[in-house]
Amino acid sequence: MINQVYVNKALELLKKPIETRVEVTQTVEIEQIDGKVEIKPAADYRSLNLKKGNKVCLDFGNHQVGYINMKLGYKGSHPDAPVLLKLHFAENPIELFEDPEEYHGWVCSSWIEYEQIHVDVVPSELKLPRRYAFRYLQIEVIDISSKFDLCIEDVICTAVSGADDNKLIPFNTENKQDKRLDEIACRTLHNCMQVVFEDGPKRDRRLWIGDLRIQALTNYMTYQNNDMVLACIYLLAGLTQEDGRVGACLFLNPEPEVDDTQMYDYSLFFVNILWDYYENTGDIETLKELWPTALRQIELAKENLNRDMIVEDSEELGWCFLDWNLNLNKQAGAQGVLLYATSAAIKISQALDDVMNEESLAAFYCEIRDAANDKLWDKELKCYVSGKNKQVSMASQVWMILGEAITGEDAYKLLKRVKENPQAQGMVTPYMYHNYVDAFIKAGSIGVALEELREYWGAMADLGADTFWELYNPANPYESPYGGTIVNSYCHAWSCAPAYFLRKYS
Ligand code: RAM
Repeated sequence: MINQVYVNKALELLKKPIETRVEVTQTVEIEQIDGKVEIKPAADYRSLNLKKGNKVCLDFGNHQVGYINMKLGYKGSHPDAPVLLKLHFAENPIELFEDPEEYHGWVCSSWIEYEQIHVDVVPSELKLPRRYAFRYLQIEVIDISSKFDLCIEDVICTAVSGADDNKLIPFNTENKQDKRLDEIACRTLHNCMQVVFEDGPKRDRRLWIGDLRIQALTNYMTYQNNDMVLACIYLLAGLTQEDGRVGACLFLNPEPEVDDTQMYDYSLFFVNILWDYYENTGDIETLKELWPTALRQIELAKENLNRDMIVEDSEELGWCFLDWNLNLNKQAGAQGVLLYATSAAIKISQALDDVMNEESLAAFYCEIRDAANDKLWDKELKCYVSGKNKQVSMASQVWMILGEAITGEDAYKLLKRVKENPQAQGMVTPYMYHNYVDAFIKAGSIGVALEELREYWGAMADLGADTFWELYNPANPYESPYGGTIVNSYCHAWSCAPAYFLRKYS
């Protein structure tokens, strides 16, 4: 369903990203020794005469999102054949050691930032048409006539972002680790903010609602580009699926259009995103206008409840997201998200003096909360269980806490207990860890929450992250749900938690 009024409101708010010229900071040599990547400075790329088989690796100093321009020249006789180049961009240097031909996963390999290009005329200026996300660019001369050498005279990146660094609210702290984590998180958010909030500038480069919730929260504490949040909210509300369901993600080009993917939790987050936006801006007009869209998400979510008022489990892969742990059962987590969204809906109804809806939502909330505590709580295991096999996972506990099915000291003890349970399904994304940290805060343990955050995000920083990653499982740092790490994204919006939590609570 298209609501053109909403779409037009969004389009009016969208802005062209800000451009910044970025030069190469150094030429490097990257090696992999016993699985560890080592980076050494090398001779300046401008001083090299490149022949067949030569490689050069450029370091742009930090993670960039942008367009590349190269000035090419030559030494020797007049070029008598095209130059064939291989260009490989890497957000994380590890990508340079993965062979794109070896990737056979289910996510399309066309995301791999890898090109083979013929340059017919040298000297010339090579302008690459795609936008890339990277810190390193490796250029390899696959073939060149023996009558001349290639000289790369200049390489410039025109970096783009919808975040204005001049508007970044300073974060003052004496704690060096916190400072670094905040910087990396801000860079992550900065590079995911383009025309809209993208999930990742390498992949999938689109507006995903689960990522938006976290980006918007972090944006309020950092860049405060609230018009971008508003535009995204109007896009999601203006481009729903046929039954009025907010889709899991949407595309901007060639025309804005909602994707056909639906996820139980993602549609519900529309309610929380709208509430968070109002809390941070006081924009009651938007709250009023989009309240029916939010309410519709709760109505649709009710259709998945069984007679016991529990969200029906499903075998369908991806019916509800929660995390990229492929063994995770989603039933209890989905119930928690429904509680979480309903509680935001109650707050909206109160802010709008919508007494009728407030009453029915409050009654509904109590029903599904009591059902959760009755049917999903395992008295022996002393935790929530999910699905027909009564799976124990951290995700289920976290969402029940965020949905306030359990609160205070009981919630804190629950998190601790499940953390110590080796049978419990763990978490693999910064997205799920964000919610885990939030659950400790909700349980009243800010100190433990921040310690967990420092440990998890700190480990990525120690592994050399310039921006935080889409996936990081401490038990398996190079895990990928896609069938190969080469399509993993290393600058992923849903991982910008440190800039949110540290600024808000430390
Ligand atoms: C990843 C996307 C996005 C997320 C979905 C569910 O593939 O990049 O971040 O929201 O999964």
